[in-house]
Amino acid sequence: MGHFLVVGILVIVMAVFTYIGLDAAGLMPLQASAQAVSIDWLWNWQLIAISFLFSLIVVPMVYSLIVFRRRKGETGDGEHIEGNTPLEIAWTVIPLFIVLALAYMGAYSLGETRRVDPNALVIEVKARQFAWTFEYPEYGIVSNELHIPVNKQVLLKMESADVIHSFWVPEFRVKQDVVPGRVTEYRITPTLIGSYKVRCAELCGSSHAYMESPVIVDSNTDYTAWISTQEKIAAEAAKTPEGQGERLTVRNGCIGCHSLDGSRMTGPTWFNLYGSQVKLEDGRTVTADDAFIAESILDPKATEVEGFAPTVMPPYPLTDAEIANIIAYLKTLK
Ligand code: HEC
Ligand SMILES: [Cu+2]
Repeated sequence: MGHFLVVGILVIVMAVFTYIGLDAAGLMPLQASAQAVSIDWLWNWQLIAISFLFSLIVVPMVYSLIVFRRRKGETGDGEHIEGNTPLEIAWTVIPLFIVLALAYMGAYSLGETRRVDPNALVIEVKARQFAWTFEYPEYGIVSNELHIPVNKQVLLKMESADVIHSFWVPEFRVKQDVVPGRVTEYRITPTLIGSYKVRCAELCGSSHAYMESPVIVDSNTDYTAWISTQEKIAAEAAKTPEGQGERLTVRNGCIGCHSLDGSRMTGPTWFNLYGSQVKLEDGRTVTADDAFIAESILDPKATEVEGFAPTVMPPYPLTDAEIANIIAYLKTLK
C-alpha cells in the first residue's frame, strides 16, 4: 500500500508541475474575440487532462524502473499476475465518463462560438487565388483590408471564386473553410482593438503562403471614420475611368497576383507594363497595348508571358467598358 500512496502523491505533484509548465509556455496567441473565450476554456481543460495522463503514465513507469529493479543476486522470475477485474472495470468506466464530459464540453463551446446576434454586421468575403476581398454591401465599399468595429458581432458571408480556401485569424480562434459553389458563414465578435492578419489555412496553390490580408479591429469612432474615408475613395474613383479601373482590380483580386511596384509575384508586375515590350513563352515579343491587355484578361492562355507559364490566371469575363477602365488605370502605373 505504501507504494500506491507514494506513486499517487508523485503523480499529482508531477501533473501540477506539467500543467504549470505548459500554461507558462504561452501556446495560444492573444485572445481577441468573444468566441475565443470558450475555446480557450476547452483548451485549458485539455491541458489539465494532458498533464494528468502524462504523469499517470510516466511516474509509475519510472518509479517501477527504479524501485522494482533487479538487485544483485536476484535470479528468480517475477511474480505471475493474471487478471484484475476491479481494475479493468475502473479503467473502462472512468475513461468513459471522461470522454462523455469532453464531448459535452466540446458541444458547449461549439454552441458558444456559433451564438447568433441578429444585428450582426454583414460583410461579404471573396477568396480567390491569391487574395481576399472584403465588400461592405451597405456602403458599396470594396477593400483588401478587413476593418471591423470592436465588440460588435460580424457575420462574414464567404465565397470562393476557384478552389477551397480557409479563413483563419489565430487571435479569433475560429476557422472556416471557403468552398466554391456555396456561401459559408463565419461569426466573430472582436473584443480587442488591434491589427491582426487573416491567412489562408487551406493549401490553395503556388502563392498560398502569401494569401494574407490585414484584419483591423477599430474602436467605433475609428471604424466610422474608415467607412467614410472609403466611401469618399469609392465616390472619387467612380468619377474617372482609371479610378473605376483601380476599383475593378481590387474587386476582382487581381492584386493577389500582380504587384504595382515592380516586384515579382505569381504574375508579372503592372509597374511600367503599359506600352512595354513583353517577351512571350513562344519566343515572340509583343507590345503591351490595349489589344494585348484585353486579350490577356479575357483569355489569359492565348498569350503566355515568358517565365510565367503555364498560366494560372483564370479568364475574367469583363465587359469592354470595364477592360477600358482597367487599361486606363494600368497606364497610370509608372
Ligand atoms: C492567380 C493569379 C492571377 C490573377 C488573380 C490575375 N492574374 Fe493576370 N496574370 C497572371 C499570370 C501568371 C500572368 C502571366 C501569364 C500570362 O500571360 O498568361 C498574368 C498576365 C496578365 C496580363 C498580361 C501582361 C502582363 O505582363 O502582366 C494582364 C494584362 C493581366 N494578367 C491582367 C490581370 C487582371 C486585370 C486581373 C484581374 C481582373 C488579373 N490579371 C488577375 C496571374 C494572375
Ligand atoms: Cu487560399
